Amino acid sequence: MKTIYTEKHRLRNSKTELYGGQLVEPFERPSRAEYILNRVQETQLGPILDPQDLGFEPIYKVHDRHYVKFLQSAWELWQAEEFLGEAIPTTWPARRMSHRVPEFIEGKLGYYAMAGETSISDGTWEAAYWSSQVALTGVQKVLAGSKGVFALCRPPGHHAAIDMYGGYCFLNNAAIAAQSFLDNGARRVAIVDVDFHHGNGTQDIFYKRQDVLFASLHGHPTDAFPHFLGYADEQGEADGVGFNHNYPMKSGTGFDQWREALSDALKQVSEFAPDALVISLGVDTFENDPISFFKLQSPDFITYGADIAQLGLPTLFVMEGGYDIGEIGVNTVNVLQGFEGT
Ligand code: Q9C
Ligand code: ZN
Repeated sequence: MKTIYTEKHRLRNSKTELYGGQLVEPFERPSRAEYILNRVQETQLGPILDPQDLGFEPIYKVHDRHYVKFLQSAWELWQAEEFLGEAIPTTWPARRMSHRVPEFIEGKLGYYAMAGETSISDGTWEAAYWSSQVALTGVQKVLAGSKGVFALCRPPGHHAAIDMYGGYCFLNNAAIAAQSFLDNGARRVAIVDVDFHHGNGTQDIFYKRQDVLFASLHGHPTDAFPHFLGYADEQGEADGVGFNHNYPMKSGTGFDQWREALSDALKQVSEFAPDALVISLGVDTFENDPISFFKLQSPDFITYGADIAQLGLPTLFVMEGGYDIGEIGVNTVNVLQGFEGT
C-alpha cells in the first residue's frame, strides 16, 4: 500500500494544550507521525510518496473562504498583540449572542473555534495546508487505480467544520478528500469514521447531502469530546435524511460490541453502493489511549481492517487521532495490513 507523507507536518508543533485546567504538552504532537512512518517502513508496507500541491480550490469546496483566511492570518494577528503565549480562545458566541465576526483576534478565535484546547502557533497553517494536500494526493492515487492508499495526515481533520477548528483539527482532510472524489467523477462517496471521537466536522459538512454517506463510531457525547454532537438520532437533514449514521458507545466498550457497530456501518455503506470509501482512521480506540475510553487491543485493528476490505471498495485511509504514541504505529499499520490481507 502506498503512503502519502510529508515532513511539513512538523510545522504543527504547538507547545500548549489546555487540559485539566493546565497548559500541558499537546497530546497531538509531531512524534505521532514519526512513529507511524517508522512502522510503515519497518513493515515494508509500500512506497512512501510526497504530496503534490493541488492548491486551494479543493479546500474551498468544503471550507468557508473567510475561515481559511482566518487560519492563515491568526498567528500573525496574535503576535501583533505581543501576547506571551500561543493563541487560545477565551470567549465564544454562546446562546442568544451575536454571530457577527469580530475584528480583534481574541474575538475571531472565539468565533471560529469549536473548542479551546487547541492552540494556534507559528507554522500551524502551513502544516494544516500540507495535511490536506496529503489527503488530496491520496485521492489521486486511488483514482489512478490503487485499491487502498494511506494518507498519513497530520494535523488531523475530522473535528474541523465548514468554518470551525478545534479538537486538534483545522482543515477537514477526510471531507476535502471525499469532495475531491466527487469532483473527479465519483457519484457517491462514503466516509466511515473509526476514530474514538465523533467526527462532528465531517457530519456537519455533509449533513444535508445524499451524495456523501457518513458513519461514525465514537465515545458517547454524554461523556466524550466533542460533547455537543454525535447522538444516534442525528440522521441527516433535508436531502441528507438517512445518510448520517452515528454509533455512540459508553465507557469500557470492547471490540465485540465495537465490531457489531462497525458491521452495521459497513452494511449501510454497502447498501449505499459508493464509488469510493474514505476511512477517518483514528486509533484512539486503543485500550491504553490516554484520553479515550474504549478497550480495543492491537490485534483487533488487524481484524477490523479486514472487515473494511470485505466491501471491496477503492479506499483512502486518512489519519486522524491516536495518542498512545508507543503503540500508534503498530495499531495504525495493523489496520492497513488487515485491509491488505497480509
Ligand atoms: N478529556 C482527535 O482525536 N480533548 N481529536 C479531549 C479529554 C480533545 C481529539 C479531552 C480531544 C480531541 C483528532
Ligand atoms: Zn480522536
